[in-house]
Amino acid sequence: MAPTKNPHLLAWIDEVTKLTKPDEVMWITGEESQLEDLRKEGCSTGEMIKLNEEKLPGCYLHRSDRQDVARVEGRTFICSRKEEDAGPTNNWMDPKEMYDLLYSIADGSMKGRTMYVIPFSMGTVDSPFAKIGIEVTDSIYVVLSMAIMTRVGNKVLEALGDSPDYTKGLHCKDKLDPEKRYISHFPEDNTIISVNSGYGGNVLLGKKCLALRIASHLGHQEGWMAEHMLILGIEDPEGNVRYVTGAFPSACGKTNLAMLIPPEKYRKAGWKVYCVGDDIAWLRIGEDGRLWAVNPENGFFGVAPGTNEKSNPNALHTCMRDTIFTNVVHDLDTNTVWWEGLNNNPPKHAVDWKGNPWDYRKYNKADKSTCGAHPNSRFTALAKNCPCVSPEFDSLTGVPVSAIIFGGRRARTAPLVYQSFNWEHGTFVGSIMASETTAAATGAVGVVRRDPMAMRPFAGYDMGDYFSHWLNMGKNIPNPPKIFHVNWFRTDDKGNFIWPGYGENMRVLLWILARCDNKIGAVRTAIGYVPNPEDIDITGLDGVTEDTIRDLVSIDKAAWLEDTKDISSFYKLIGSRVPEELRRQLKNLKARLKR
Ligand code: OXD
Ligand code: MN
Repeated sequence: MAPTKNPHLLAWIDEVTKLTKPDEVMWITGEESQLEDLRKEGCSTGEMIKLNEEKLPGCYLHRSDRQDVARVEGRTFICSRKEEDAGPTNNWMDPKEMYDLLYSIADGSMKGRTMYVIPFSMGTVDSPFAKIGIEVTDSIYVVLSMAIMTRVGNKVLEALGDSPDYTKGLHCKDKLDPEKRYISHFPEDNTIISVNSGYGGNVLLGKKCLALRIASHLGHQEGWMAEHMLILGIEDPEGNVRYVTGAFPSACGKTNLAMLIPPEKYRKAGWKVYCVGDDIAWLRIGEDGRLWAVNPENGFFGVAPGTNEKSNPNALHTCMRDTIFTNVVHDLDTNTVWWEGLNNNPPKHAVDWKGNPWDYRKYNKADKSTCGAHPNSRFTALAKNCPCVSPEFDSLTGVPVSAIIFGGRRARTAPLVYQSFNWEHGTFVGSIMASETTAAATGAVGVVRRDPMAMRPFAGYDMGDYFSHWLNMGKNIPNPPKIFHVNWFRTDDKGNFIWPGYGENMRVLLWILARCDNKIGAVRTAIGYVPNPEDIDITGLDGVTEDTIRDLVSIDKAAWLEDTKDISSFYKLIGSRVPEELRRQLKNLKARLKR
């Protein structure tokens, strides 16, 4: 029996049941015993493998279909009523046409299967900023992943009461046919339909679909922002905590930065870093005139390869329990998992992400086809298991933001760090962000593409309107955060990273905070303020000198001028809705670079 009397919800579930024709309907209550039964069932069908309970308690391995390992931007649609409201950076289809197409795919697609109804909350249930969603799915993997990534169950139904105000999410695995895969959003109907995929980013509908695409549309209407940002807190030795958000494209180190461990020198002095979120921030103007951030998620859907004791020990510890690993290597000797970059001890007796026997001796770093784990293999882990999770993680109102950081993966142009002149210029800096593409989405890897505010795949409406929204928000925040840009990925002539990165990024964060507190000066350049080299603390850093920093913050004006051509083409692609203020910013940048 349905655990709700909400007439809107019951009518919709009835409609979906008649359409998809499952054998059974199960409401997810959030009770551990129900989830445990589903884990057992998932294991009995081979959908999940239970891992070593002593070494990895509560952990499971899942392998996705081989053709279904990443987000599919080419098959992701924003079906607003008017095409121009989706804008040129989104795929669009007329909502009626798309509904017809999706309903024809969903029709009878759950025959012989169970349909699970997952009430979920993005944000702490009872927070005034939380948004409720109902995901209907025929996948146990989705249910169990949603129970990690979001708050699920009856408590959400209680919070919803009889209200019609929830996001409808329908997910049908169907036959996992890549040709019939559609990740579709209907912002004006607060509805998401995802068919023929089982990959997290396409099917955990609370995440990219609701918390970014639908939420960015809602935020535009309601005066707040949904951003592809981590949130971290930095506590100084006196116990003051300041919060910073960071927008980086997918698989560019957000999780690593969000869980950073300060270098020993700072730890000894009493500095601490707390993780509030690693992927999504919802930002609102608080009554005190500052910008406040909540992380709407309940867990981390992190990239496994490259996660290790050096790059992110906190993530490793987080996924030592209650975690679902997807598409990693299965170590048969210990019934544990492994991935490239975890350590130098690949398992000797193992199965790769495709389910085939894997011979570690044939592994060749340069040839991705020899990898045991898929480059976009993932861990889905509970935030509460993270050793550095913020005490404010469940806060109903979030945390106040002192600085916003944009960043990308750029081998050359972008310096280690620079500060924008003001909010309008900061919005411009975000709008011209570019990064090398990664395995998080299907398509070529390593190609530079413009990814404004790291939101190109996630803005649920026109990108030009999104820029205007940023500018308008800035006008309405009495005490706005300062805006910065970082690049950990600058390389030397031989292609080696110059900056050590990881925990050492704390040194850059401290420069950022000192700038927020107006404690230190900086050099005004054509692109913004860069550090005086002596203001980045390099004590104890092997092989990094003041000259290294001078080089890292140097601006190659010719390369930047060349880059402005690409920015102009990108603005042209976005079209007439690019706000006048940003066009003026681009003109001024060009003029400053020519000086
Ligand atoms: C993610 C992504 O999974 O951005 O967070 O693709
Ligand atoms: Mn992301």
